[in-house]
Amino acid sequence: MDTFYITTPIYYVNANPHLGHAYTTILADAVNRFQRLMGKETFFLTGTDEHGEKILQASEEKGVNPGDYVEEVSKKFRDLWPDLDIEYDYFIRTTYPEHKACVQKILQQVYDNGDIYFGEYGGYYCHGCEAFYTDRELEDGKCPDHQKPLEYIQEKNYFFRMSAYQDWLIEHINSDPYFIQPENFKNEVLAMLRESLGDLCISRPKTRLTWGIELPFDSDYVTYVWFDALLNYISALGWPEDENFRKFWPSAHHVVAKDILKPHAIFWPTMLKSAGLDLYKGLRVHGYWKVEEAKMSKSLGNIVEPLAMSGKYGTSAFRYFLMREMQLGLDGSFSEQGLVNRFNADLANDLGNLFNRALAMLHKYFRGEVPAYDGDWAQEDLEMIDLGLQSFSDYIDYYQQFRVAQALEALWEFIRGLNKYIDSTAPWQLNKEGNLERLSAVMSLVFAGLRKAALGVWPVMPRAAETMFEQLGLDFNAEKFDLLRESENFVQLAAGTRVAKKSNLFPRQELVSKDSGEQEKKKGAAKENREKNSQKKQIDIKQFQELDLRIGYVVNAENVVETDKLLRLDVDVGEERYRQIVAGIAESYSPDDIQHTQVVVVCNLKPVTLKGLTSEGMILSAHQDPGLTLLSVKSGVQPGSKVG
Ligand code: ME8
Repeated sequence: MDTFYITTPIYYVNANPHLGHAYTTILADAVNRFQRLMGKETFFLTGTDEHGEKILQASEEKGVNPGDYVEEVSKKFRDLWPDLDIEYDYFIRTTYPEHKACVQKILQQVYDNGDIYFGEYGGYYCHGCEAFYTDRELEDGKCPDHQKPLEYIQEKNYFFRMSAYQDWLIEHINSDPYFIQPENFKNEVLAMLRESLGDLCISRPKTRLTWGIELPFDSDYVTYVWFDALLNYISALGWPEDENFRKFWPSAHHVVAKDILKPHAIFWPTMLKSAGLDLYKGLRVHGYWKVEEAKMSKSLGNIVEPLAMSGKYGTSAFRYFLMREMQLGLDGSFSEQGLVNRFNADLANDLGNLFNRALAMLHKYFRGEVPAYDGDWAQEDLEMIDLGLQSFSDYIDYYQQFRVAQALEALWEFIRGLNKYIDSTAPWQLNKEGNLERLSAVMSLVFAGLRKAALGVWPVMPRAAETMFEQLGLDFNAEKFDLLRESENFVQLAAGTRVAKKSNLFPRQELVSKDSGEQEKKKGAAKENREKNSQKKQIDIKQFQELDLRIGYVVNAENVVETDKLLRLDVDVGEERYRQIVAGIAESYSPDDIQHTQVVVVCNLKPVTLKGLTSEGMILSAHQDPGLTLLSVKSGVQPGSKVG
């Protein structure tokens, strides 16, 4: 059986887990689950990095011995991951005796090869990074990362002859396009390698630091940070003799953020080469999360607690947001409002509604049992099937590249396609006409689609997906899935399968403002509105009926140039062609928020021209300070349906 080995960085225990750590670990978990569905035997490693000056300092600040301190913080990571539905196979700690033995063994091997030498070095040292910087790397004489002045340190130490492998490494990176991805980071590494590399200082005299691993060839020194930490990836597999090492190392993939690109792309391959070991297969690098455009930091007080977010919106929704929002290789911006918007658009509207309406229809037309259908498919069915297979095959391609955001985008094309398929086949109409044959075909295809959708979301939302399977009368754990087969087949549910009555997977969310002053202001405004409204002129029902109000489906949405207030929409209101509507909602909704949602449209308003564009209707919204909220319907309704 093919294997797949995936790792996260091992996190420093001088701080509690935060959003950034959660993101990398969820990304690795999602990719790992995907590979399981591809039939691979997988091994998923995460852990904690527990040696070094910073950690010793943190324990001293707390007044506890370092052993107790690292145990306490490491446990916080270990305890958090299962709550975020992260299923790792092994949790490595660099203070484990097996890890220390592995580090010493490799050091000895590299020393015996002649790649470690003793020398004197003077340089600018950053205590935050626990690394020396060259003049060229400094920014205004400060560490580029910590922006703090550095200390000049001169001492005798052991060095790893990294420079000897510079040319070989350039050649290797150029010859294997799979090795470092995405491309921008591969190019960044090649740019670093255009400068002369220098050697790597790998020790600390015990007179300065004892919280490390003793060098096997000099008991006055310890090794720390990279020569210790990077080796976790093989010590966890029981290198050298364990079966796991033989089995999983050839398929090793490391997932890291851009902050630790250099150690993983340069130090680590040269260390492996010197020790005579095969290189890892792939390094996958992601960007940094910012919080509302600012760097996340303790001093700014904007650290996002993963557990708080997942507690508030559900683990599945939290994982979905992180995976959908950040494109591999680019930075992402976290905001709670962004999470709520995504939740409502993708989960409540598209996926949640699809399940709600499909289950309700099956109960209405077939008493909750999937009908038998083995006849031919109509043209629109075949198109639906094609869309499903195509989107699944794109989904697989993107996942193979660790581009989970795009994989989800491909999957959502299919999910939205299913909603549209229901709109256009109109099962309610078929039922009314008594066309049981066609109704059976449509419902059978819809439920095959739901099964596929549940499978597709499983790597990112395992908990929600397993509930979807349950609702479909299936048991996820009992099924033997194979994603490759899924991209070639549309598997129908067995006739007679009983499905749940209700779904209610993702009820719409509102962002509750914590600011009570805000709340009071809102209440005041609402009261004022009520008073104003009570003074308005009354109309009779006939006058009201003159309004042509209909449900519309937003097919496209885009910003209007030269204004930040208007969006241009193509809206399906059940007519032959889509209506163009120019709406003043851009301050509250982005095109992405509103595309593929249902809105309420006034269809008989006289057309007006706004910024040179004809607007053929108006969409309804509720106004409050600040912003507005669009009126929508709770479950999917056919575009053009009358509102009254
Ligand atoms: O560097 N956005 O540990 P560390 C995205 N022990 N990801 C983030 C992030 C952010 N704002 N902040 C942190 C170390 N991360 C070493 C690693 S590996 C052999 C040794 C994530 O606790 C991201 O994965 O500083 C980043 O690479 C890692 O946490 C750094 O974790």
